[in-house]
Amino acid sequence: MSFRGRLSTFLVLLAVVVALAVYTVNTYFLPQSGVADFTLAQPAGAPVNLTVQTVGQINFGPHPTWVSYLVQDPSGQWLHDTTWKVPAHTRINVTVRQYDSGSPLRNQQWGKVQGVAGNVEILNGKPISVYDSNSGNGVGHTFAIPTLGISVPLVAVDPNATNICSSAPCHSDSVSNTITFSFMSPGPGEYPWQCFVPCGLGFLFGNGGPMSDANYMGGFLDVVQ
Ligand SMILES: [Cu+2]
Repeated sequence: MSFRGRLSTFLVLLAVVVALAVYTVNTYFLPQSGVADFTLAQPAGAPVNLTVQTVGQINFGPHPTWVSYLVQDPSGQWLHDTTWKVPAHTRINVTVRQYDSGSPLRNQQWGKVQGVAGNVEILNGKPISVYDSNSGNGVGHTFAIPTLGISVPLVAVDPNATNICSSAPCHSDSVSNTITFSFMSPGPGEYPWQCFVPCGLGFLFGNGGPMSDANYMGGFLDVVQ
């Protein structure tokens, strides 16, 4: 083969390798956007397992420094998407992996677990019904669906930990708290959910930016029949 022939073969192979690498990173390592649909392939009446994570810094997209929620779709892929489609009148078992640091709450009412099964959350294996955010590491975020009376404090991680996650999606090698709770989905409709901790650092009273833009600190529970 001539030098030019070998060179072009090499360049074609190189392009294929680069394309494969980009595809692999995009598909398997970066969170995707899209709707997290928990109604597909869901046996009727079976509980839905909804796994989300809260991160202090998303580190990609148009606002890389913003706090955010992410959700794991039924195939295990992390999505940067806060509209979650679930079936009506079904038990929703929520697992939150909370990777962010926090502070005392401005409103102590947000430290109370409300509107979920037993009015308890399981925090790293221990049931609690209220969290005193003036103790320990405080609270990073809350998960609330106001129209359903649901409010759950998401306890913060130690801000001095050496393995704080700085890039989403975060994994188990970073310090985190695991919070689980359950609730019954209501009848069909769009139910807004949001975090009530003013965690939009750098915005007026902490309530702008990620607190008021879609896909960061709020979204919709899209309940379908
Ligand atoms: Cu928040």
